[in-house]
Amino acid sequence: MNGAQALIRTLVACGVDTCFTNPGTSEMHFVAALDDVPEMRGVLGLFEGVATGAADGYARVAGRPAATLLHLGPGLANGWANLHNARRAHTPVVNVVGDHAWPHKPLDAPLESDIEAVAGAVSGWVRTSATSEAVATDAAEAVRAAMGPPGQVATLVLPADVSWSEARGPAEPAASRSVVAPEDDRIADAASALRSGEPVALLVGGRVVGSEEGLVAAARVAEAAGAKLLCETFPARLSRGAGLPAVERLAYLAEFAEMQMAGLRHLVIVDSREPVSFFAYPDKASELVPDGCTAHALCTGSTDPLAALASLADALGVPADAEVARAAASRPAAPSGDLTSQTMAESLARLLPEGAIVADEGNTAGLFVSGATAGCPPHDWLTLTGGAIGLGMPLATGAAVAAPDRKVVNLEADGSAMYTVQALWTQARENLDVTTVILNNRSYAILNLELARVGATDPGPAALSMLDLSNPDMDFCAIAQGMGVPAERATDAEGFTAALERALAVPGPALVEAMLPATL
Ligand SMILES: Cc1ncc(C[n+]2csc(CCOP(=O)(O)OP(=O)(O)O)c2C)c(N)n1
Ligand SMILES: [Mg+2]
Repeated sequence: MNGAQALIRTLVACGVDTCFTNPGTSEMHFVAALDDVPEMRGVLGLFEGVATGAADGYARVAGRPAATLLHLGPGLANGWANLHNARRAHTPVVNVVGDHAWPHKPLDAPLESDIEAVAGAVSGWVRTSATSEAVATDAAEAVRAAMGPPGQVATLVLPADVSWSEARGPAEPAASRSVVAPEDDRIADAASALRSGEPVALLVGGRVVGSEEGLVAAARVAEAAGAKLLCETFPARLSRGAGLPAVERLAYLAEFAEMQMAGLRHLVIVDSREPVSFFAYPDKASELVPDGCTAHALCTGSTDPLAALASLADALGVPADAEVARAAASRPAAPSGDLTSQTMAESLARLLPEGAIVADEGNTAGLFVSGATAGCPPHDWLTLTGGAIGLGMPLATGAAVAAPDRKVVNLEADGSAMYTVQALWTQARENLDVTTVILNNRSYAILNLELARVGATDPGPAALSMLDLSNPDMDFCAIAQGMGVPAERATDAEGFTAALERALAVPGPALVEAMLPATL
């Protein structure tokens, strides 16, 4: 058995059985080993950002990591932005990066670079395998590191000679890291804030909002204490819809987030962090916790936040089976007339299937979708955790690999789509059940807004043309069809509803291009 085979067998033994790849010469033994270990499913992405974003989407849905296979420093760099999003989501990823054989490295061949430096900025754990005897144990360690808690990117650099040399065989899975028990002083501090009688909110995120259990635990505490229940702006996975406790997401625009938190004296934070504005703006505050409001972190990342919420409920004397308010079932009426952000949202909310996974990179044109779908049957919502656009299509791809029995709906703004549009080809090749809705406003619309917000007023034609996606207009139906995904364009509300209905009926990838106005 060679190192590559030992590595892959170890990953499979550790529960990692999917690998999103874009390989090169240094990874050829890993690729060859996929036939020796059929339990590992290789999924090819035609750009590394597709592979890394798919690994993120996969783990957010499966709850266990996928592996990637990337080609040296340049391949890693191409996939880096979506590893950044995964890092922000606390997604476990086993990021395997091939490298030159050890004796070749000092020669400074063209593809030589400082892989560990590139990996270090997005990874909680980085190791370069020294020998083919060590690689299996390294792989088991990588899986353990990726799983956290909290989850993180673990990068294993795999020199080509480590792959091709004789190995000892697969390693046993490494014992998972122990979870830290809820800390009494943090629980007591949060409980006293919630009992203070002063205006208080519970801000939840991370592992709390991805399941009914977590949402109910949070709602129980919030309701008993009369606290407002808020959710971080960009959760990795938010479970929502009819029958689930609703949480109000903090707005992206700081002005709105400030309004949501105005008057609070205490903010109890559970598996999230103190909210800050996305960017700095001249003469505006960057920290959004209001003056006079104290933030209380209920737990750190290595604690199970549900255990911490259970301790908090105990401290407050809230019964473990206390009923909580749940979102009522409702869907909007069928829209008619112009296709706008609003009517597009209403159509989608009429049709969103039960159990759908929504990969949301809708940006400005997607603004109304969250409100319109609040009463749809239960579904999961995946967001752009790290603000690096070009995640939506890969995220949808990975989610669909993880959950073949669920419909994935990818809301994808046109500008963001073009970063990783090759994901459609992977969806076609793997016959993944993804319905993509392109929100084509022919614009980097949000940047027009940001131009004014940062105080760059009176933009000239040279500036505005940097934010304009027309000339030439993109034809997303042609782009999709060119990669094997059936597609339809919609120009009014009725046409969009009909096209979306047809797309959702396809048990595989399909795309609807919604032609929207350039501004909301
Ligand atoms: C990797 C990366 N590059 C660039 C940006 C800057 N950026 C933020 S939004 C945006 C344009 C988004 O356009 P689109 O996806 O069409 O959404 P819209 O603003 O039209 O709603 C850009 C370029 C970013 N956030 N991430
Ligand atoms: Mg746009």
